[in-house]
Amino acid sequence: MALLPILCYPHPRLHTVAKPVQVVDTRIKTLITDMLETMYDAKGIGLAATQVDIHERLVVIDTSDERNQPLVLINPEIVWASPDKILNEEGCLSVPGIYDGVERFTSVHVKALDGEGVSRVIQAEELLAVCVQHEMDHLLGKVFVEYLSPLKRNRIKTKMIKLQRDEKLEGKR
Ligand code: GNR
Ligand code: NI
Repeated sequence: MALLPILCYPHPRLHTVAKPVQVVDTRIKTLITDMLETMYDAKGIGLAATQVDIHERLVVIDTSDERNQPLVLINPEIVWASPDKILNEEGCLSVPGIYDGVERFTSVHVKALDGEGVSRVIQAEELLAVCVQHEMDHLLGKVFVEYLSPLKRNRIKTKMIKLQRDEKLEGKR
């Protein structure tokens, strides 16, 4: 088990497009374990491999209140999306402290391999639907702040750069 460092916006590698996972082998299974541990430790409801600087199509999610229902999606594809959309307040472990509204499909059906490499279709609604779409965006190199206005995004970018500079200085003291 290991905690993985999470890339913070505006890190350029957050914009990398992930490649499909070729085989669900021990390397991928170890990565899944480490990503779940990292997600629970950071108190997130999801984590995409992109955020831990691994550019393969793998995400972990747990939207349960008890935090005991891990979901693993490998090579996820949206096979159906509801015609309606809903505006949700989103946050991201790669953009700590920032929350803003993003429109997403209300409900999606996602085809993906599970942690054992078995193909499944998941029907996602409400928070799970939002999270799945947020995580799949990460795999395409997209961070939720890119849906906001350029003004908001630039303010967030400046704030994050300052925050990271201050953290760096703190580390040297
Ligand atoms: O922990 C998270 N919470 C969250 C809240 C609303 C919409 C999306 C999310 S995902 C986020 C974890 C994260 O950054 N995953 O990529
Ligand atoms: Ni995120």
